[in-house]
Amino acid sequence: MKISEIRVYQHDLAVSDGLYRMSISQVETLDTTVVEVVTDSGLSGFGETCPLGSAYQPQFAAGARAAIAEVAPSLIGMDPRLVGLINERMDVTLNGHNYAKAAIDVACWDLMGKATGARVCDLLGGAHSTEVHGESVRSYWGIMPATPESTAAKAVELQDNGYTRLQVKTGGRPLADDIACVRAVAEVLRPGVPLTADANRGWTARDAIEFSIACRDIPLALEQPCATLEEHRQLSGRISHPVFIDESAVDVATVITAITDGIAQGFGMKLSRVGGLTKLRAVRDICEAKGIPSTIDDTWGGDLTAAATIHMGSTVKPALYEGTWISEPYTDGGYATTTPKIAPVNGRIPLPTGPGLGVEPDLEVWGPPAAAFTD
Ligand code: 0XW
Ligand code: MG
Repeated sequence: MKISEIRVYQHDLAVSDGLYRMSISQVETLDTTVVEVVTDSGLSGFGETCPLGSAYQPQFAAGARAAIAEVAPSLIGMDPRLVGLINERMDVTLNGHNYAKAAIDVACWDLMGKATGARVCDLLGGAHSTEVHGESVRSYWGIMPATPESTAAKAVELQDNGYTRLQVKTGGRPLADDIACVRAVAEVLRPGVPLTADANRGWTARDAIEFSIACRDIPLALEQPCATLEEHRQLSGRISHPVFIDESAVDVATVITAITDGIAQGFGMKLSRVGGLTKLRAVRDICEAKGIPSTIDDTWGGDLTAAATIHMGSTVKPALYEGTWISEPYTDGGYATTTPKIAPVNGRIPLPTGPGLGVEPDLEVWGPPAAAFTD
């Protein structure tokens, strides 16, 4: 099987309530990029990359398409099933830009599944047995910054609807407001429901230390409180809560540093940030070897991104798996005809039945390719 063409589609995803807000960035529409890797066998594989606007991380949508244009021609004629070689070729052709390479890598995994009749989760080692819930993974919800009363009310509603993990967005306002909000949520939190306070880089190290002291009695994790890994390094020994690194976990090497230097006790892991399923598989295995928990998410994206993250999430050792956030509940419209729809049901997301990612995109929704690469 050889890659004969790579097509790139652009599609806008609208936020259902009009706005998704975090401490220092917000988005209304998400510009997503879908890659179709076409082969001489007649099979096509699909992958997607969708930055969370242009200010969440250094990644941005036009950058993804420019980087794909840089690497795509070098892959024509290669066997897409040999994902190690595909990743090596992308890395020697273009330094960095993991988020663009991720879409191509995921499309190759989709092809590997379609070519063998296997689901991506089976190719990744197999979905952990879920006797109680069937083949599904735990999802979680990020509650946007609001008043303590409405945040607590949302936390109750989500738990009533089956969610067993909650994230509260903090930062971008007085620290006292964040403390009041997290205290209000802690009051209504049911036993066994983990909580994270995600400042999305919005706190200084001093804020994080003050918050942790003020909330010392509340079991929770601080997710990406500060802007850089170096700022997080200062928190070691000065706070009473574990730190989950999200935006700063930029690649496999940084994940290793964050663990071995005692900076991260967990991760909010993003598929596109580390470069796709091949690199995320390495992160998963390193975290398992070191006993580090993580979520398996992506920044945003549609059905393809959601499928890739839940396939990987299902293969994480259950004791270390914190769940998978997908954008479906926050986004208007999808582009897949697959049934059942990839969406949380009672706080869990059923695994697609495959093969590959198990997503059948409706190509009409995207319109003609924005770019195509052949020999
Ligand atoms: C809650 N998320 C997983 C959704 C958005 O991508 C932001 C992200 C996070 O944890 O930062
Ligand atoms: Mg986060």
